[in-house]
Amino acid sequence: MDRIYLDSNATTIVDPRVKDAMEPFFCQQYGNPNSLHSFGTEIHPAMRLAMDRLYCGIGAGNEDDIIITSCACEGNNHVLKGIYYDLIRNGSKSEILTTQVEHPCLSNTCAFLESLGAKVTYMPVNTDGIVDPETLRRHIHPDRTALVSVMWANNETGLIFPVHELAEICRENGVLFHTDAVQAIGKVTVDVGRVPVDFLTFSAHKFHGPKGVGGLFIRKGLKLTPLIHGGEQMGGKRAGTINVPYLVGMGLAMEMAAGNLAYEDSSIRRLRDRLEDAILGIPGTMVVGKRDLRTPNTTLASFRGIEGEAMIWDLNHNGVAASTGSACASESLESNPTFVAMHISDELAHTGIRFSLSRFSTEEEIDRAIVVIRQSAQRLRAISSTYKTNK
Ligand code: C6P
Repeated sequence: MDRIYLDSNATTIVDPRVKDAMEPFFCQQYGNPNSLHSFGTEIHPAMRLAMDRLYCGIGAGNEDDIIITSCACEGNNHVLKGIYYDLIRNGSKSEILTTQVEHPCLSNTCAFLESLGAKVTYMPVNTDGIVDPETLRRHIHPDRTALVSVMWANNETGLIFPVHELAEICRENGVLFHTDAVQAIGKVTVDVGRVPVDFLTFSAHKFHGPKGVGGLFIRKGLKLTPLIHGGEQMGGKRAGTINVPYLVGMGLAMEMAAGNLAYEDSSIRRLRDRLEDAILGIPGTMVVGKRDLRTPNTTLASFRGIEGEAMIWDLNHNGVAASTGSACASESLESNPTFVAMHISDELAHTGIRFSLSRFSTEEEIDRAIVVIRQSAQRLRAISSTYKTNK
């Protein structure tokens, strides 16, 4: 029986059409784009097409920049360290404002910058698990805030942040705004032509492109000190030979992700809701976050009395792949910061399982997964001392 993959917020299957588009750029069109010879006549047109697809996919204008990175961690590091170097280190501003629920690549970089002397304020989330625009208004100080960084959608809960309003507040105050849109691309509309963000990060492997390539949008007229110095690739903004096949794949994956939003919002949402309703039909379960505030593919569920790790193991053993939360945090035994910020009790925090679908998920898979989840909950509760005593 085929395995059922419900961990698409960690990474997605590469769309076979993306793989095919990348193929010629490994062994046939393999010249270096900066020193082309006869083994690369199709490279520049393919790179231009890929870049056009990225610009179009996020609504960027001709004069905006999209820097090709190795991943979203790099994009987020680039923005934070660039802002530190350009605005904080020289004393023009002193503070970065972010949230208590960002991905570790954002929060750990902030912690590093704090060790260099930057002030970082981690804004709390409200009872819905998102940052209220009013909270930003209370925290923002144009004279000292160098950057506000708030994710577009959370990787663990799927909760969508009011990025449009937050970006407007930053604009009004003359403060730069960055958003980590890794979990938003391909799930909700991301349009920098409409939403006044200054910097935006994305990563191809979250929308059926390859791992190891991503992008950083920089609004026209803005400059950031590079994270990687070296040659003049990307106009000197990010040195290193461009990974041509991966760029080509990411471009096509972005075009397909942007063109697939209606399907995501109807069919994937319907499948996710079917899965979620079935989970909520099991006694002693709950789901984190209101449905209409979440990306259409994500459910973070809790099964009372069952350790998340035990359930992941059992599900995996029975052919269903899910996770206890962020793949990057899953090996840490400390309380998950997202759950702590949302005031989710320790007991619930240890029983959380993240199910995340993609456009490759099918109804047949969801129905099979529901059977496996029900059986797993029954099996594990039969041997759970906490479930028996708290019933
Ligand atoms: N989240 C998850 O299981 P990279 O791997 O660098 O391209 O992406 C990092 C990243 C940054 N921001 C957000 C919001 C993310 O979700 C991720 C990756 C995975 O949730 C792996 S930890």
